[in-house]
Amino acid sequence: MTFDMTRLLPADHFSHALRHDVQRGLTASPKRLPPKWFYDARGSELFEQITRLPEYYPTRAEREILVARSREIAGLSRARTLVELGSGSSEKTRLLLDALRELGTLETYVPVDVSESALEAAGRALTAEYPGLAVHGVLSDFTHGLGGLPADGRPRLVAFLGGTLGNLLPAERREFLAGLRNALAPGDALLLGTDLVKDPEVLVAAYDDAAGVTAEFDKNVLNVLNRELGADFDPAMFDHVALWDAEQEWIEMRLRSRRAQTVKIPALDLPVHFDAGEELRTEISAKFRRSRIASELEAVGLRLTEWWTDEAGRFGLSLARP
Ligand code: AVJ
Repeated sequence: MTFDMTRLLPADHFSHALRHDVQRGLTASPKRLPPKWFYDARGSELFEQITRLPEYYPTRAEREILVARSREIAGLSRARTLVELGSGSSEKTRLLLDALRELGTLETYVPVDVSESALEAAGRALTAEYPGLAVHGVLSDFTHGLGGLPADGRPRLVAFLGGTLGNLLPAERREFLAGLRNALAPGDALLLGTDLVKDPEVLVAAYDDAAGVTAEFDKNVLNVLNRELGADFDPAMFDHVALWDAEQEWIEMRLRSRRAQTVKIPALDLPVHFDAGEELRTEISAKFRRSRIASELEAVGLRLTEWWTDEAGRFGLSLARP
């Protein structure tokens, strides 16, 4: 039917936010960058490649759950509106869209993503594939502007899939979930996908694949800084590192400087020195247990009503209600 896109944030939001995050993160010790800056057009494409790697099981495990449970989820939610936070290619979403359409309740799909290219491509494809479905893309960081999501079309099912919640630090996660809780009305539901704690070897391999795609994805953030801020990072001067933090129960991705070097970031008038072997944290990807999900949801006033995993118990899908 129709596809349109809303920019929830001011036009210069992303360039301001990038400058702010880079200034803060690269002058901090240890150095860090938020993972959302991976996802320019190239980064989004690399992530799609990651989802097809033999070592990267989360996408397939979550898909297995959705294949088995989409009808049940549709029946429980009876959603008129499906909102998807961090929609990316909207690939797995088709399972939910199909089930909701079959049930006959679905009117509107609202994909929310930071990647304009991914949003455009998915929005256009879905509009063509699902005649009668209104698609309202929202270009936004999912941690912002949940209040700006459509308030009509209830009941709404808000899907946050792929394990992206794990990219937030615990304090950010709590704030995000509280904001989400606030945006939900009685009758709405949250569908949350979370990767689960498992053998560290399996986890590390998923973030350090043999073909080197994740390494390229990790280094892509340097290309983003070069293009957007005029920086002169040489990605070949950094090694990709993935490690399991057993205490925090999260995977960390880092870029390790191969030698002492000073990088210029003209847009910030900032020279950034790296010692030989110094690491820059580019992502955390927290892994969960059912009990922790239930308690973190409960802490913000959300009730875990259903819990599903794939056969192998690698990935969890939760349905929660305000
Ligand atoms: C898209 C955030 C779920 O954390 O597993 C994949 C991103 N990083 N490989 C994840 C990612 C490295 C992914 N999420």
